[in-house]
Amino acid sequence: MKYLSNFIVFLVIVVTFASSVKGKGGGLEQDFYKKTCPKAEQIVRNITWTHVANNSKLPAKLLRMFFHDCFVGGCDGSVLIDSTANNTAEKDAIPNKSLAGFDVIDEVKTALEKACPGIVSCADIVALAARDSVSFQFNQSLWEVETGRRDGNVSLASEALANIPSPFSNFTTLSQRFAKKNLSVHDLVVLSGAHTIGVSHCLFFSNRLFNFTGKGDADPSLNTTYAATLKTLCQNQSDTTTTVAMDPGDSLTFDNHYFVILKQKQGLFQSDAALLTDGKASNLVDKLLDSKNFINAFKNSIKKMGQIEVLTRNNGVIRKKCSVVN
Ligand code: HEM
Ligand SMILES: *[C@@H]1O[C@H](CO)[C@@H](O)[C@H](O)[C@H]1NC(C)=O
Ligand SMILES: *[C@@H]1O[C@H](CO)[C@@H](O)[C@H](O)[C@H]1NC(C)=O
Ligand SMILES: *[C@@H]1O[C@H](CO)[C@@H](O)[C@H](O)[C@H]1NC(C)=O
Ligand SMILES: *[C@@H]1O[C@H](CO)[C@@H](O)[C@H](O)[C@H]1NC(C)=O
Ligand SMILES: *[C@@H]1O[C@H](CO)[C@@H](O)[C@H](O)[C@H]1NC(C)=O
Ligand SMILES: *[C@@H]1O[C@H](CO)[C@@H](O)[C@H](O)[C@H]1NC(C)=O
Ligand SMILES: *[C@@H]1O[C@H](CO)[C@@H](O)[C@H](O)[C@H]1NC(C)=O
Ligand SMILES: *[C@@H]1O[C@H](CO)[C@@H](O)[C@H](O)[C@H]1NC(C)=O
Ligand SMILES: *[C@@H]1O[C@H](CO)[C@@H](O)[C@H](O)[C@H]1NC(C)=O
Ligand SMILES: *[C@@H]1O[C@H](CO)[C@@H](O)[C@H](O)[C@H]1NC(C)=O
Ligand SMILES: CC(=O)N[C@H]1CO[C@H](CO)[C@@H](O)[C@@H]1O
Repeated sequence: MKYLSNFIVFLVIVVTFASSVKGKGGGLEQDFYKKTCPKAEQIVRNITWTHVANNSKLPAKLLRMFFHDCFVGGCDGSVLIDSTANNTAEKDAIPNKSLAGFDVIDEVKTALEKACPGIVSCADIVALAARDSVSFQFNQSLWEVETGRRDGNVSLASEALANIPSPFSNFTTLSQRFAKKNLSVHDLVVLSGAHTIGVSHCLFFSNRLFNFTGKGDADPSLNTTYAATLKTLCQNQSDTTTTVAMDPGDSLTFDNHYFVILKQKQGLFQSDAALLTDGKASNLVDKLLDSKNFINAFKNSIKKMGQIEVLTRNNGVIRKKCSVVN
């Protein structure tokens, strides 16, 4: 009996140790806080929904925030850290233009620290708030979120530039950026569907409108009617202020419509259009024209995204305030 229980203790230690390595989402589980902070997920949802009810643009902000957090040094809440006198943080790198919703995360964190001090990570708040904000219009959770992430304390603008894919990328570069995060071409296509909500500044696509090939023309892979419309919206090549809906007419609804317009050559970025330049990716786009396929695929791919280089168990910390290291 004694040997058996010793053996079990030994097994538990081995298994715990083996799965505490970084990557692959080891240590994440559903409802991680059910014993330590049973109301955690309810609190996140309640506050997030209150804000989304007043600001329908927020889901796009929080979904993109989650993407940026995960792609830069793993899903560790580092996207929330403010720059200091001697460090320019991720949120101040150029690809972060228009990241927003930090106030919502801060409000959630304050409420959670009141309910269960030092328990819930900022990284998990970002993951939950992204899901909850997008789910608001459906009055139910669109996907499950694993929790148990802990917070990092490194946030570097240079890392953001090196890891966030550029909207000017071709298919090869995009798939390489995703592969570095253990995400497949399948994940790349499916997650690009997030561009069914939200807006973009003209500077990320206006090169496609004005003098694209040097003959005063637009990008031939862009729908000509749509290009003409975009030209009237964006004043000129260097318009850094105007924003345009990425899924025109439907930019507040989370659905598979991104793939419908993509097929009509109305993907806004070169990185969107690039998905049609690869046979495998393009076949998947066709499958995602079925909205049930899209939701199911998105659930799986965003779960994988949420596992990128996570800190769990004894790694990382629980930040007291999301915008500063402890
Ligand atoms: C495939 C590579 C990707 C590239 C090159 C890319 C690039 C961009 C760019 C340039 C913008 C416009 C930002 C602005 O002007 O404010 C944008 C917006 C957005 N992106 Fe992506 N993105 C990619 C993948 C993703 C993924 C994986 C997600 C989430 C799962 C995502 C979610 C969003 C959302 C929701 C917005 C709208 C933000 C808003 O309305 O403020 N993107 N993206
Ligand atoms: C949800 O938020 C509202 C308004 O902020 C508050 O009145 C209510 O008690 C909250 N409910 C829960 C379960 O936290
Ligand atoms: C609702 O949104 C408006 C503008 O977006 C803002 O001025 C106002 O403070 C918000 N109200 C609440 C309760 O958050
Ligand atoms: C960064 O600056 C703060 C003061 O703003 C200082 O306390 C800290 O030691 C500095 N850290 C490094 C690594 O230079
Ligand atoms: C939202 O869902 C809740 C619980 O499932 C339900 O009680 C409520 O009536 C729903 N609200 C709307 C507007 O459908
Ligand atoms: C894709 O872009 C990269 C980086 O700009 C470039 O080196 C590569 O040749 C391009 N690939 C194709 C197939 O155009
Ligand atoms: C990708 O998976 C490998 C093998 O499981 C792991 O060693 C690596 O840390 C993972 N990388 C990321 C970015 O998650
Ligand atoms: C278009 O590009 C070509 C080649 O780069 C350049 O010679 C020409 O001046 C440009 N035209 C305009 C209107 O900018
Ligand atoms: C481009 O358009 C923006 C926005 O309307 C304007 O502020 C800027 O002066 C324009 N720049 C040029 C070179 O025309
Ligand atoms: C361009 O978009 C329109 C809808 O606005 C669509 O009817 C047309 O088929 C598209 N053209 C191409 C080449 O996809
Ligand atoms: C950052 O976190 C590591 C552990 O994850 C810790 O050893 C280190 O002291 C922390 N640094 C700061 C500045 O908080
Ligand atoms: C929201 C935010 O932090 N935006 C920053 C993005 O990067 C530009 C250029 O580095 C900054 O000027 C913005 O303040």
